[in-house]
Amino acid sequence: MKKPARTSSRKKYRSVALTIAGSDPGGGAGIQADLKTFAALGVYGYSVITAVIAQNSSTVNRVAPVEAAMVAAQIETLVAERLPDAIKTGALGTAKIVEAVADAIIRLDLPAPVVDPVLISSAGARLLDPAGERALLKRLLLLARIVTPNLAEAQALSGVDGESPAAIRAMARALGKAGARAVLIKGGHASGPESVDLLVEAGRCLRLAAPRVATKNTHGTGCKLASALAAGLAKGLSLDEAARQAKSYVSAALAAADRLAIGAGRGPLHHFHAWW
Ligand code: PXL
Repeated sequence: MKKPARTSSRKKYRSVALTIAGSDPGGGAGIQADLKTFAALGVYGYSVITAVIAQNSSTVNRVAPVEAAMVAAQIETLVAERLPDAIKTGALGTAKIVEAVADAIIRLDLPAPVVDPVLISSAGARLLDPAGERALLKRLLLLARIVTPNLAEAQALSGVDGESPAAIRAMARALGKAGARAVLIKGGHASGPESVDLLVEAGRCLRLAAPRVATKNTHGTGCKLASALAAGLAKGLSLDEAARQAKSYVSAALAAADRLAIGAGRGPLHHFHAWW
């Protein structure tokens, strides 16, 4: 059978970003947050679902990973027709799904993904099993354009403790040694008047700071940062420029979160703060 021609957008079409992540039916995190972020930033969104999750703003009741072969089939089917300009991965559930995604990236020659190494949800549920964590380190980290852990994820993946600037630099170095091309460690979970993210690539460091926003509505902050970064890359921005724009988009969405006030627990950010 003749292979259908794959189109790539750069000139003729709008940019396309693909998210490979879990579903949050509350719309604040995961696939739903990623698609809203892509839309808000003017990028068309593709989405491959890795896990169906029964959750609201307070609790996660059940996580059902999708069969790894089905995750691969979703990616293959999309890509047979249109290559995305950038990819973001989020909650991957199991080692088998991590392997399937890594294999697909290599086999189909996909763009190097923004890897958000989601381990545990904001409500405390595991969104990647321990074998999956090892597979992420062994396989996906090496393929990533950038990996975007929060402090706890950076500690768990690097084996480095602490939260001082020196400790954070050591975490980034350790993840670089493990094979990550670039690392962005998010400071949202630390304390202090500013939320400072650190982007480290090949020994250089970019510090991204924004005033800390006092709100309980922070569900999906990490998903949004990574998908905003992927949206920037899809549009052809440099990594630094995409990271700067992502930080400023997420900060504004956080600052507007209390205008939404949806859910009794940790509510969502306001994805469309610029419109309503
Ligand atoms: O923010 C991490 C995360 C990722 N993906 C899904 C989630 C969450 C947090 O709750 O629900 C689907």
